[in-house]
Amino acid sequence: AIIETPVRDATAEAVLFDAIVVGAGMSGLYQLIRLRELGLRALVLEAGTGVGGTWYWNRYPGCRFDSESYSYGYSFDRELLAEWHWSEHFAPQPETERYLNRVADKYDLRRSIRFRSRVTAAAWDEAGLSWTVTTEDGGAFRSRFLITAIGALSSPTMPNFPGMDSFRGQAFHTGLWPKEPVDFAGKRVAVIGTGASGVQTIQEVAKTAAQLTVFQRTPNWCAPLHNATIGAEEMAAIRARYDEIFARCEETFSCFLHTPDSRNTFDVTEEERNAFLEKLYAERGFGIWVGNFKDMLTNREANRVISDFVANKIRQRVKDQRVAELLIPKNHGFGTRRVPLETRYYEVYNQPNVTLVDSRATPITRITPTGIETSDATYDVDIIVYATGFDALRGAFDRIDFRGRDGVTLKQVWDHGATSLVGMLEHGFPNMFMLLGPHTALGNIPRSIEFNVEWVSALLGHMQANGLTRAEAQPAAIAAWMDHVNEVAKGLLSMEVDSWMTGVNINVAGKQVRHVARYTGSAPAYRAWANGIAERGYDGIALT
Ligand code: N01
Repeated sequence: AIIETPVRDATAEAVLFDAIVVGAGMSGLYQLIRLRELGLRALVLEAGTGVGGTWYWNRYPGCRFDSESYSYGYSFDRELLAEWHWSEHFAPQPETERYLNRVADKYDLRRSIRFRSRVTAAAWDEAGLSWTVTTEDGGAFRSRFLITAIGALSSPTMPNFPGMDSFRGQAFHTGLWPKEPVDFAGKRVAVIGTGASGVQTIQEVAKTAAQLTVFQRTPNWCAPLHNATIGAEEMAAIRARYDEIFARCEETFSCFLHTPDSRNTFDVTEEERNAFLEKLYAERGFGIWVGNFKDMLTNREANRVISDFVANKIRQRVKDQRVAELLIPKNHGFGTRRVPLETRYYEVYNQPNVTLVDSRATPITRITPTGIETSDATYDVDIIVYATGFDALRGAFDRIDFRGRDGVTLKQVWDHGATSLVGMLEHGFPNMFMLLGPHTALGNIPRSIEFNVEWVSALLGHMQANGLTRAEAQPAAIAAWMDHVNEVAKGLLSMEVDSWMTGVNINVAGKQVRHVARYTGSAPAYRAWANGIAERGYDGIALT
């Protein structure tokens, strides 16, 4: 890629940019557009060879949106909204990757992006009021501002089974999928993991594999996606409603088109309740999870009602009741972990070529050159798919050596848990802004991305207009925000369950203890807090 300026000058002194953005995914691309509008000289450092972030790396079979396509795209560009035709209500990964490439082309973004540049370290220089950012290939770049656009689910993790390197077949992690298509036809395939990635992979691979063996440690509660194609006429109608769609996303709890029902589970008769649950189960998208009775995720009895309802659906859809029981979660209630959306996922287990292995009862003990060994059997396979997830939230930060003021590392500061001001700033790390840092609102992520990019850009604009060069979050403001983060998590049933949402990853040392790892309040509450800071003249941020 050609970038605007040479990467190093002759004296090996790194070139000074106004801003460096780490990552060319959805947030990095939009941030670059805004930085250019501010007239700032920006460089984006991207580990991959193309743009797209999540939609660049996750090209596993069946990968697609769980948010409605038209609620997911950027909202800031009316021309692009008028031009783009989403082919399905939940678009597949290749289409989203094409979409983000279209954005990169339209705004001529690639000239500011240095690809194949995995950032390994970033250090603050107080005297020079600048960050020095280094990449795996030895590149060094300097900038006044550092903006991380490194994602919340972007650091893939592998299990630590003995013998993994000895496997002679093909092995892939869903989040590091190769660009060349992988052919499953006639192959014996193993999928390890049954989160959202595993579920999407399994239902696709089952179509062509000779034999598919699924290794499930913890079943998840899945619900039907009800995807459908979008014709020209329907797309025109969607385009006409874009204002309404984005206004809706702005007011809902997690920026989805769905939001909790205003009623509690036991406010209605059993008959009304069942009718409502049936309606949600038959509806497109996340309605059953985020559009359900408002006490479903806090009231144990209410949660039992919806869990029993979905369990019965699984029993109806899976023929072998022994398999059905294995697929029904027993250690957590519906919605207390991320609900994977599925298309005939449960029916896959009725196919003669698919076997479910309970890898909690009979754990995987070893990978051999020819397959997988468990405590009671051996499975010979040609392909192993690791759908084993990510070192989520702070994981992408942990693999970069961030050094702030006085050489203090971010790891040290976050030793007892990550802290932040609205997920975007940290004390001791001046001029560093985290677009999807811990404690930002997640949900339908592009909506949060647009807000965060605009918030950071407004702060940069404010600094520019007032001749300010340094911004640092103050401890009292961080403490107040973290009190709020901890407060809103109280009483949530999800806090009683191990998952990436509670900061647990069985494959990463030191990440076994559940804690408030993310912001669980509403997106409107998050925005109100962040906007309040800006409206009070960046109260809680020392600006000089
Ligand atoms: O990862 P996960 P994911 N031995 O952590 C199992 C987003 N996403 O990539 O639960 C055996 O959910 C692990 O078992 P357990 C979405 O937010 C979005 O699927 O730890 N098994 C689990 O089953 C999602 O929540 C979309 O017992 C092991 C699985 O691997 C997030 O990304 C699509 C194991 C990991 O599940 C992460 O989803 C895909 C081991 N050592 C993802 N280690 C869409 O929007 C792990 N597992 C469409």
